Amino acid sequence: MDNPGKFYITTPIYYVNARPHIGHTYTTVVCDAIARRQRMMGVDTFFLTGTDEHGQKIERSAAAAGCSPKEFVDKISGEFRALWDRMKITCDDFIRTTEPRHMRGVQALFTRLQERGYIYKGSYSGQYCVFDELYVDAVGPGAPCPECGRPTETVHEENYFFKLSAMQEPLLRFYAEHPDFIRPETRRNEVVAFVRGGLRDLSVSRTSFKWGIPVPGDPRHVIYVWLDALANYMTALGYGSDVPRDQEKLARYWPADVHMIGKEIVRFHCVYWPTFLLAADLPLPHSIIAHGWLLFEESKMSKSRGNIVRSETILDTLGQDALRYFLLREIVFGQDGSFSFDALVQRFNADLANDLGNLSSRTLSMISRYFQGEVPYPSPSERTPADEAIEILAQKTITDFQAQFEQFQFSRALETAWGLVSAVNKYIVENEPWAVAEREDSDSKARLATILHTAVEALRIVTALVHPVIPEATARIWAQLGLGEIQQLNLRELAWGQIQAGTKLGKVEPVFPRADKSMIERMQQMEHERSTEGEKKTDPQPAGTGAEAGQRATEAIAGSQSSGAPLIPSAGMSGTSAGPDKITIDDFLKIEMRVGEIKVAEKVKGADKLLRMEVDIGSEVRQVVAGIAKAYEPEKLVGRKVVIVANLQPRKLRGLESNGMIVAASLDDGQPVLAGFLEDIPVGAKLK
Ligand code: ME8
Repeated sequence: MDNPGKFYITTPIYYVNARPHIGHTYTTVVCDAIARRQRMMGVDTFFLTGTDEHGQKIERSAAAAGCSPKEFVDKISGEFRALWDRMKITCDDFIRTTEPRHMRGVQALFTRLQERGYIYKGSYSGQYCVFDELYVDAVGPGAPCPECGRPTETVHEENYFFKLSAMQEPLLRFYAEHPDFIRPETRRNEVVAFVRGGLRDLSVSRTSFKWGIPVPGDPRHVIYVWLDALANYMTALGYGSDVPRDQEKLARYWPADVHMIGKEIVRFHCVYWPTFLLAADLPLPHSIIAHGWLLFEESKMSKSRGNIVRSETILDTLGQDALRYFLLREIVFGQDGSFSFDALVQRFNADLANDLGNLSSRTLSMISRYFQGEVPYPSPSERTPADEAIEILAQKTITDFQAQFEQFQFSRALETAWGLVSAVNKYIVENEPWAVAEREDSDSKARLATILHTAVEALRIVTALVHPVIPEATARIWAQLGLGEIQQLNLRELAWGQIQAGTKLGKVEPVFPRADKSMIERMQQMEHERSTEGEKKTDPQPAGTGAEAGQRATEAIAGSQSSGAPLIPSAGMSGTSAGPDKITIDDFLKIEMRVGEIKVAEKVKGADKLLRMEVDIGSEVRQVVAGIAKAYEPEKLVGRKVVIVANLQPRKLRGLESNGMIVAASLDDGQPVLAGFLEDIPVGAKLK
């Protein structure tokens, strides 16, 4: 039975193939703000985050980094955890899918699905996208993944299957009965259309790699990484454990109230997860909320695109409140939104340093100066329509802010709160308390008290409302207001007129020091240093391939022409002088790149990174030795078309002649990814 008095919220568990960036911070901060607000409303709240540590993608990343999967996942998971600790994220638990409590729970869920007749053994032959860990309905080797566009890999395996096809009707019925299950509406419509299009049974085990949770009783198979990962939302509470304390926790918090996710993982959460639960006869979560993407330099911020910004850069400069406020205020929740250092600094200065910072410091310092640091008594006889207007606006702000926040309209809610901040700042300017203070008569004294009482009460209300979003600064303002610990406040009871006259203020200090323009450059510089340092750290393994192993692939090619220049020449460059850091089109044309097909691939004895391959390049079959053994299994490479630099001087590696180089991208974590083509292309074709 659902416990109506509680609130359980989750973030996705993040992959540990890359370090955290502000895209991950975005989801985590949104959930943290929601969880903090729920707790301030007196609700029994549980907030879960964690890391997703199994699967082929992680296994390959670890191999590329030259360490064991366990060492690799411990390190990156630790970085996520350390970041959330530093940001004082108030998660109640941090689950790792490599923990025994999780592995046990996933096996229990698998067994339950088997016992209920929803899992059977069959064989899968088709395409798989390792990046998305997704089975794809595409045809032909290398066919592009419909989600990310990367070439898929062909998989022929004996697998366990989940009867997803049997779940189509129950799932559609569930959606119809629970209109708020998927939000926003656009996502819901997409999902419903997808399910109406028909569901095929889902392969839920793999045999071709080891880094996963073994299928109970058949350890040749590991459980499909998404079945493993999704179960975290229950295993973290104790699903699969027979300890009474765990069972109580599960009963207390499950089903989840909100699974917060980015829009790219809607299908897994809105189709697979509810069907697993329906099949297992377990309660389904109340809602899945999909937000948009944080864009940087106009595309989705992601490690594989290399366009990330790390939270640490902002924490080291402007602090966590600046980042939190920016993410919730600037990005319209549900839509994609851009991040830029300029916009961050602008928001910080305008809204925090100027508007809220000024309201706080001028109100509190005037109370210190004119009333010896005690909140003054307002005088009913000195009350004007302007004071009344602030009171009415403050009450409306409380109602509107709460409703908007509840509807996940964070940006609008903050706009509402800042409407009150601006109105009070304007009220102060128009009522000139500093001029009133010059006058000695008792009416003026009473008027001054009324103005400052009105201002300080409005400040208290804004501070309380926005505390879940900017916890540090508001806790300091609260202490300066002389109100003690802000966490003690019950937000449900927040109303105008609660500040007690006579309250002694704390030490008044500015809360938001203004950021000057040089801050932008500083942050950009820090980010640049972090990313180059990150590359050095996460690239212990040579990512280049072939004879040039040890260099990044693209650099290796350019390097053969004695230049570190980019490969793409600009139009009209031919024949012109290209300058010291550019090559001419003629230089570029000296590199002979051809399409080759791998005919033979095998490990090189005594060299765990090297593969020996025989590659057909149309005119001949070449022997190539490449440093890709940790990322690619030799038997899977046979038949694959690759790009080969055909006119490199041969060189010897481990006594074997390597006659050419295979082109690969090198991801920031050091993993090589072979270049390929989406279209079928004849062997020997020349690239130019
Ligand atoms: O998908 N903008 O993990 P992941 C906004 N392990 N949010 C972003 C973002 C961006 N540019 N980049 C990342 C996985 N995120 C799976 C989840 S859950 C059972 C398994 C956030 O490391 C956003 O929440 O790729 C997105 O859904 C999530 O990080 C993806 O994290």
